[in-house]
Amino acid sequence: MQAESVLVAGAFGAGKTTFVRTLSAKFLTAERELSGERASFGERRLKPVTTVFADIGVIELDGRRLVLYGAPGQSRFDFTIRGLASRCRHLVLLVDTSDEAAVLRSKLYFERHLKPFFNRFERRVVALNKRDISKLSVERVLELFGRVDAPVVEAVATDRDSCLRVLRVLLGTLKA
Ligand SMILES: Nc1nc2c(ncn2[C@@H]2O[C@H](COP(=O)(O)OP(=O)(O)OP(=O)(O)O)[C@@H](O)[C@H]2O)c(=O)[nH]1
Ligand SMILES: [Mg+2]
Repeated sequence: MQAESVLVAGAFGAGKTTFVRTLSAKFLTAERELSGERASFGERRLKPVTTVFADIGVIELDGRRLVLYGAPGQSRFDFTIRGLASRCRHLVLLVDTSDEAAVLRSKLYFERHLKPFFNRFERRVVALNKRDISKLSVERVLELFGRVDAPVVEAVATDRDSCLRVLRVLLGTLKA
């Protein structure tokens, strides 16, 4: 079975590692403590660990094998996203919807790192993540984030069924 590569991208703390870990039968991560002078104050305040290269997970779904690459979100690893984007066939873009500031951070990340490559991916999906803790309506999230040329699906990265739904919308086997 030939594997298809999927880039899981999104701003710092959007839930990329959680998404890849929740889905994967085999999972590898490169998370490190977010300490030291190379992390910004804002980043350290948000969470204690971060991905330093990429998370890698493998899942078999509906007769296909997918290799998921979770990108790092911290600004000092910005250079890795371009390399990962050029190697991956499909894209899952996670938008952190926990509050308005998180959506705006996700928008900045998208515009800076993915917009230039967006149409290069064969299949794309925008997953509005952290819906279990968000008070924002989907309409409000899209108003803040802007419209993108991809199906949009709500998600909770800690919930496996929710993550599977995202992948099926990505692959076109389920309607958004
Ligand atoms: N409530 C809730 N928490 C979530 C969800 N997805 C992720 N989280 C939490 O959000 C925090 C950040 O998640 P990570 O998976 O580490 O985010 P990341 O995008 O890999 O972060 P970086 O690699 O540092 O950019 C963790 O505490 C997760 O448990 C979700 O859908 N709902
Ligand atoms: Mg991570």
